[in-house]
Amino acid sequence: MKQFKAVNWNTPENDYVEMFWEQNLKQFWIDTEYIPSKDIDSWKSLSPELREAYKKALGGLTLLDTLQSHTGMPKVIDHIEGLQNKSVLSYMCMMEAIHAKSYSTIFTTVASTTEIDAIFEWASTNEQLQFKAKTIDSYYRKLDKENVSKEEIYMALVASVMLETFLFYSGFFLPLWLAGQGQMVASCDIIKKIIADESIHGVFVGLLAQEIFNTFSEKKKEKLKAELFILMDMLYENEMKYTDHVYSDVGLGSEVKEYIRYNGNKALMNLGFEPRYEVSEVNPIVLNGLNVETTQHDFFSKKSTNYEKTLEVVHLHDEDFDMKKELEMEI
Ligand code: MN3
Ligand code: MN3
Repeated sequence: MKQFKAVNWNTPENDYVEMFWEQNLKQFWIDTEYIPSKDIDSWKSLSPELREAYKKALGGLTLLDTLQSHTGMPKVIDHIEGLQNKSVLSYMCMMEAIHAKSYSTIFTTVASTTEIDAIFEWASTNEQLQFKAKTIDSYYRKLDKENVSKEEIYMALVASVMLETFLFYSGFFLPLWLAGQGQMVASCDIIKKIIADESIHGVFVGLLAQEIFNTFSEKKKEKLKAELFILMDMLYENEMKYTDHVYSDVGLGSEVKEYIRYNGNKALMNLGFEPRYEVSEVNPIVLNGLNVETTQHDFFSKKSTNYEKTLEVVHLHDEDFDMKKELEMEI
């Protein structure tokens, strides 16, 4: 008979879960604590093409966060070892619901109901966006059955990292790019909170994936790595088309594609692999939107206009995740 267990936090089940729990909690935020109405004038000043691209970018992000909240996290939670690890994933799942809702908070402020309905209709019919969702979902759905293999769990975690560290960034580009020029700054404060969350999600899920990967034979590792690259190539190709669709009217296509490759490499690093995309230079405005330091060690506070709580938050940087390497060595 199945024995049900209670999550016991008295003894940590590994040497990273408490740190991820704490960091997730410290980054907690709610969309309604932001004031995107500060952006109404800025919105009106944007060209119709930029407004259209912005709506599509956010519409696409909404779809991906909906998938991650309603399917990705719940399916994965069921198959991950460790009740504390499951708790961290549950918390992340709840934040995904906040992410998915927060784009609507921006939409509701700047766009009409007719425009908003049109963009949700676009999201549910756009070929490339639907392809992204369908592809990632197919890996999550493999966890639906009775006997799930370790390879299927591994590939579902890979799909999750692909979604969170790779596929989101074609959407994140535009709000960062605009805010870097003083446009739509209050809305971008929300986007930056989402990016900070995705950053730890990608690292945590990547770590869980690596733990499973390390238990495989060399032969199986090669097989799965090949499968991962095929998946990534397919997503990459689709992402290029998606970018053309969303950004060609505003002339940002090639810059967005560079940013996608940059984040594709990050996704690979989260999974413990070497970068495989050639990246020359990512638009510094977009990178600065993320990396500017202040005395508070809050890498998002440069343009922070309305969320005082963030000042207490210490966000993690790539360097902080060198612990991943240390952990790998211990294993
Ligand atoms: Mn999210
Ligand atoms: Mn996430």
